[in-house]
Amino acid sequence: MADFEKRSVDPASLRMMSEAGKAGLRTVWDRSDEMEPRCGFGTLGVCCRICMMGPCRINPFDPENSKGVCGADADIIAARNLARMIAAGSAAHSDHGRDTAYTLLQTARHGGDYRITDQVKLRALAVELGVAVEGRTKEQIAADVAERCFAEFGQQHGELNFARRAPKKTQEAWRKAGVMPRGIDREIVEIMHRTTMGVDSDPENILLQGVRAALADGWGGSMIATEISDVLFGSPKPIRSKVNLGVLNPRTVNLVVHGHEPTLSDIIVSAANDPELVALARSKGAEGISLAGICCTANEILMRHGIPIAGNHLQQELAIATGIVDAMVVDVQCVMPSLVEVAGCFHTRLISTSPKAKLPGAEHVEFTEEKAYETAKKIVRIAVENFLNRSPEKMVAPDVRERMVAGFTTENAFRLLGGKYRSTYRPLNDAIIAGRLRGAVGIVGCNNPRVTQDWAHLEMCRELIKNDVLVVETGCSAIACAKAGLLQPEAKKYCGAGLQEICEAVGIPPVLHLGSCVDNSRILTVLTNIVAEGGLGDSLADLPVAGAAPEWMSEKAVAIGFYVAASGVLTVLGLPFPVEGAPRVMKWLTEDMEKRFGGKFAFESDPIKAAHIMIDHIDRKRKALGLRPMMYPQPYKAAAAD
Ligand code: NFS
Ligand code: SF4
Repeated sequence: MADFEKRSVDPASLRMMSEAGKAGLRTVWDRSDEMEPRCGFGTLGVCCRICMMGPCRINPFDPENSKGVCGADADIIAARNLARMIAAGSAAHSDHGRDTAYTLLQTARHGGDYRITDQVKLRALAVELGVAVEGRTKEQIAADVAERCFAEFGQQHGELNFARRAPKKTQEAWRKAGVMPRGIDREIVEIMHRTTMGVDSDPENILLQGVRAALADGWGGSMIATEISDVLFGSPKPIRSKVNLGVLNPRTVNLVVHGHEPTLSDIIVSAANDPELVALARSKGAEGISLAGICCTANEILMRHGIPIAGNHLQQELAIATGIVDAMVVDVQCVMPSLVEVAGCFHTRLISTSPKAKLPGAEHVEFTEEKAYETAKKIVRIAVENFLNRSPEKMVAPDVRERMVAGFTTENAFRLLGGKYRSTYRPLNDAIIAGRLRGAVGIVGCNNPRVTQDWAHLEMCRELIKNDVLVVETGCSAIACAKAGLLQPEAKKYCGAGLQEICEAVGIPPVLHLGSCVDNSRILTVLTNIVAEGGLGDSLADLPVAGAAPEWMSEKAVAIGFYVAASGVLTVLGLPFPVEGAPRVMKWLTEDMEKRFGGKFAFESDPIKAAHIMIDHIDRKRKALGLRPMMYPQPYKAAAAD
């Protein structure tokens, strides 16, 4: 019998795990257990399948004398594999950005079911990208903005426009290291070229290209995704909602959206409110139609419409196992193939929508921008029609949900700190300078069955806010903390005195939800604004901040980690990159990288220790800036050394 307590700290997940177990259902945790012992070569990053002279593996007990058939050593192999993870992660985020730009272009040229919602942001973007605005319609401006963004993908030389948003000194560090990204697609392709058999054999050179592609994600593809989503679907504003499996309502039709791109989920929000479909739902005896999300597409419609979240990554199977999900609609990324099998045990209709992501055994309703609303209605109708097919004996919805506040952005989050009428980061900088706030940490990333679900996110987050560190979050980390009640103003009770004062004065939670994983680009622009505000150094590397992904699993998280670290921010990961068998690569990531970029990686599986690595780092940055000691007595005393 599996030890459930080791699997999750979330009561809703624990309840559903036990129900799933009783029903003989296999979940991600069961398969993870069956995977033990995991392959040692893969874990250490010393297996290579790049050409068919192999596959090759390095003897971890004698790495010096062990080589692949071509002569590649552990460092070459691990660096190539890691760079390919970055390429895949950057490709995923950036392709999402490209699709968003396509939707904007279609909307500008042909109208259709989407609107250009945030015209203020559109104009600001246009000015930044050198698009003429005077005397032009919003459609004309939007078409040019979309084309400019498209051009960032195919550009062959020069520099990405948004990379020039970074502080000058940060840009200089990138140019000096030769990693200023030229074009988004180009950097990804170049990783694939350099890491194919017999090309780049210099681990550092390979990793630098990894950095370049990652920067093209964070300051390119992901940033485009965020900016254009705000233009199309509206810039988020602080908004209340609810989270966890208990948002699924036994008395309504339940439609769950899962995946990543707001082009699909946002239009489904409209379709779920369509009077015709609501009436149809009532005619079936349902009280209405409830929409809820899983993973980042959930964050997208939470941020902009307050749609509740059913759960984070590891809850996708459990949501279906409640027996009350009438349809789950997915697009791309983080969608487990196992959903087909789970849905097959219930009445749930599983619907794939992207030509890029089909699930044999699920039904495919292809989603196109041109017929967005029609398709969305079709999908909602499938859910409604399925309501009466539930099996009452299989309905086990856990009554567990929590309140939360989301919807913070670069533009609104810290203006709030300035009070209603001041749009400035000054009060935030002053709070750090005065020692009321120690600094800030971004906790991001996934769940992973190799870590007790949500546990590392929560432990780390509580430890940081207790020590007067403001936390910003995205992705599945934000969902984890929301489920534990940390994304509401009342969570100030967990904070140190300084952070508590700020939360009270402004009425914000100590943990701010900035959106989906592509919205990690918001963290980059927030940090850039803090530097621009003045008094805290002149590059991102000077700031008393850090980043963490305590339960990461996705290649996208590797890309994020790289662009955050290469932007100058210490990044602490709960699971190491698969490079432990490669000493030079390990050293480069955890030491050498800092000399070039000011940021580097640390790997620490204990979330409290990881929090203190970041707190110590923040204190060192504070000291280097000559800032005052912290204003209030701190629960944590910095190590006497250094
Ligand atoms: Ni991010 Fe968002 Fe979650 Fe991880 Fe997947 S949903 S894009 S990759 S699992 S945080
Ligand atoms: Fe082996 Fe070299 Fe081919 Fe990799 S590239 S599989 S190490 S021969």
